[in-house]
Amino acid sequence: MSDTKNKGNQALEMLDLAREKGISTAHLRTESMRRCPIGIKGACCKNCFMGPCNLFKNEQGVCGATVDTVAARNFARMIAAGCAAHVDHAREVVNVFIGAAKGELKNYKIKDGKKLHMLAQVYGIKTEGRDKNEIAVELGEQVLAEFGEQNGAPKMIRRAPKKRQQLWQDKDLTPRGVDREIVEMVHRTTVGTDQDPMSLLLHGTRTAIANGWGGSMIATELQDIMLGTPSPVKAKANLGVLEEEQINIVVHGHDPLLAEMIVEAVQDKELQAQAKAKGAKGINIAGICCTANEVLLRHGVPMVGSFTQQELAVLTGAVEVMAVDIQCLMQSLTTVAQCFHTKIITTSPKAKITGATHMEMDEENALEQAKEIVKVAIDNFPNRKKVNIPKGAVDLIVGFSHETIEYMLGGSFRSSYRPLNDNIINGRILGVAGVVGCNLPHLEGKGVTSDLVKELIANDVLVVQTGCATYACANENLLIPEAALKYAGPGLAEVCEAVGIPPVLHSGSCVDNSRILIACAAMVAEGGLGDDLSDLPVVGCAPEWMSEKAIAIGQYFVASGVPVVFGSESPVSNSACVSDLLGKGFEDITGGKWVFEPDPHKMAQVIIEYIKIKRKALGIEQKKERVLYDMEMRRQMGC
Ligand code: BF8
Repeated sequence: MSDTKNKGNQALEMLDLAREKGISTAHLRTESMRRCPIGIKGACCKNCFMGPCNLFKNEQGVCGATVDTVAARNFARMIAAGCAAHVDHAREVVNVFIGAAKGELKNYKIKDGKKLHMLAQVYGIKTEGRDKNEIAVELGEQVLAEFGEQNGAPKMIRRAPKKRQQLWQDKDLTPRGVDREIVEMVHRTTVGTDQDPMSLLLHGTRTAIANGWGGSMIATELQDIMLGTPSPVKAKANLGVLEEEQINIVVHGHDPLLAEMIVEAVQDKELQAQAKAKGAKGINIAGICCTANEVLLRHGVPMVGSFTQQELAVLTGAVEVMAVDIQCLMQSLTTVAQCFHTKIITTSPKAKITGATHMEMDEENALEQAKEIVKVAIDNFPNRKKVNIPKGAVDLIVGFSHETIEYMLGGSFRSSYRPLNDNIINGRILGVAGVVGCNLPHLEGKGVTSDLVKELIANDVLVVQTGCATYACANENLLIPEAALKYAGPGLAEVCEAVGIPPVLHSGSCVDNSRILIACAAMVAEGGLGDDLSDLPVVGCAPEWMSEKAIAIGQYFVASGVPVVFGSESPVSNSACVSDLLGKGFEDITGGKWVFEPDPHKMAQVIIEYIKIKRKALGIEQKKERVLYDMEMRRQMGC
């Protein structure tokens, strides 16, 4: 790109171009749009049509609903919507999983037998002497039926520590099937139904547990079994991964099933030859949002960017096709694409966009369909005009699934969480923070997520990431091992250097926050850090959250005993009562709590403070100096 005042930040460079061309993007719309002062406080009720009622100006709505009820109801509906997104994603995965196991879907296979057997054990499915496909069919059918379970609890919650399961039972928080809980949540929030703030929030908690320890976890685990469990892979990120001389196909959304096939299709020799015949040097595939995270972790496919980069990718003029599946798709993609040759292809019957080309996902012929999409891109290449691809891309190492963390830290002879627990106990690692979630257009280039993460690692807090927050940190070169030497405190740097990992571990997409739950449960099981998740020096954080899915995730962490610190504003700030319930109220019930704090430095302080409180409770507040034992000392110890 030409010289611009924003050189160095590719998104800001592209925004200069958008302004110049008069093209509207989320960043420019957020500048000109005044956020609704009522909605921002959780004070707008539109659950019936006597209103909408303004609970910022009034103490009660027309129906008599109070400020507190409306705030709790709005929050609970966000949980329900977020959970629905994850669970419906999971459902698609389970259906394909069953089809693959039955041999009906030729393009999908049961790959990870080890994980299949582990899950079969959770579900009480016999594995001995059975074919993996037979096991997978039984597992898939059980899981699918469980979504609608009317009475019993989802079996995945058995993966939580025993004490946590007991707490959920004692507090009447053990969920039934996730579909059941979501429907009830929506029912309870209709006009004139559940009007007690805590009752609403508690049902939101059941719904969130059913998602975190059910829906999302099922999506993650079954995707791993079918598509492969991620392991470390080197990759590149930024708008600069788009290739000027190649055909660029961008996959975007959350469901990796078709994107996996497109990754395979671009290798096809015949298609490569067709691309060359059109004057391109090859076919380049890259990703946006969580579909990007999925193919990045499993194949090292480069990441163009996160949520706030989707329009900017089109703005480069270098994208022949953007194939989108579900969730976090900006409707404006098609309007931006009108200014260029880019074809936006929708592929899910659940996520159509006016003005896009619809090529509906056909699971039975997924690879053939992926090839059709690649052909559309090839045929579109000659229509390309001037391109503006920012120069350069950053390196990153990704693929830190729970299994990878266990393997990397424990070593091939004794994969375990023991070394992680030991390094927390001896104080080299102060604690762990999951820094996850979205990017906000009005915070583009302000470094909120990366500043927070830099402060955490400087204080020896190991950071695990998912979702779009990963891109914000990749952009600041935090997802490479060298970042440990540059930014991490001495203890964390020593561990990272010894193991060869970055201080910030990319664990996947948003549904993969379940990997963090599993890792936390493994830390408890390993011993030495208490006997419940609420004992761990672990905090969740979504510094730039915007999606209902983020609230759903936050609530399942809180339900699991892990506090969460969210940036931006609190969506319940209009109600002191609900703010208090989400804070102190939940701390008393589950040990987790919600904190809303927009300032990255203050967010880091809250996280570090909480970790220190937990360390003190565990009796490990003092960092243990390393002692080199001589023979006499060893004799005294009886070695
Ligand atoms: O599910 S982090 S902007 S892309 S909601 Fe969306 Fe937020 Fe990105 Fe992935 Ni998650």
